[in-house]
Amino acid sequence: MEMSDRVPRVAELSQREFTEFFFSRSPVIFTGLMHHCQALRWTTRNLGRVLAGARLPVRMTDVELRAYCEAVDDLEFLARKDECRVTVKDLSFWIIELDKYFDAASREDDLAARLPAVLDVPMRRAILLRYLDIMGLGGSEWIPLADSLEALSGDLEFPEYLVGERDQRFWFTPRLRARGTIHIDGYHNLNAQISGCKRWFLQSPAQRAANVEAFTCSTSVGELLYIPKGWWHAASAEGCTINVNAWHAGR
Ligand SMILES: O=C(O)CCC(=O)C(=O)O
Repeated sequence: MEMSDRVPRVAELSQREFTEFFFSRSPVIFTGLMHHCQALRWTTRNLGRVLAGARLPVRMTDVELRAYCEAVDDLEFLARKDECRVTVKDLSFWIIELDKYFDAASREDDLAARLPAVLDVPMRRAILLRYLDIMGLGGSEWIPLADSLEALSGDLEFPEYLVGERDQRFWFTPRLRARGTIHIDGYHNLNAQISGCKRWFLQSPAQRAANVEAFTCSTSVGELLYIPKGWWHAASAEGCTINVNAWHAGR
């Protein structure tokens, strides 16, 4: 076992070995579990093809909204930005066309560098439709998105270490992204690095309580990071990245 920035890297673990990490609530990076997954063949361009016809509400700054409108050649959308806004609990979202978005992101030019990230999107059909419904976005319009994401989630095979309901989330950054907000989720997390490289900031509940700084580790393509339930975490992206995580309810 090799230590990298305090998070051990292992090729894989037996269920019994994993249980030790689980009970000691310690993170671990698996280097040998995801390499057979079809998802590692995803590219920005082919995501655009698979998601043709699908639309998604995305949070954006003004700069990101302008970049998206320039990329899809729809400056009228920018002019109508206030009517097109979807507001949920004081957060603003705009609905983007995913094929055009991923086409623009695949150009890797200055415009792509200003596009918004697409983060935290439920891939399970029923969970996604419930999430959209809570945003006030019900209806058949969302079926192409729900079907495409459910189909894409079939390209992943997460190890069966954890039992309990599993929610899978899609995370895409078209460019460098500064560290997000440090937070906890009420789940155990297996986060798969599908493309690019992410830097993680991790803090146990005890470290948080003692005001100890978060420590870091990185994941690269094909690696899988286990973040135990209750651990504080945030990520930054070192460029264009794709991640999918599996959240398990567990105890
Ligand atoms: O990729 C990120 O920015 C954060 C990921 C995350 O919070 C998670 O996997 O729960």
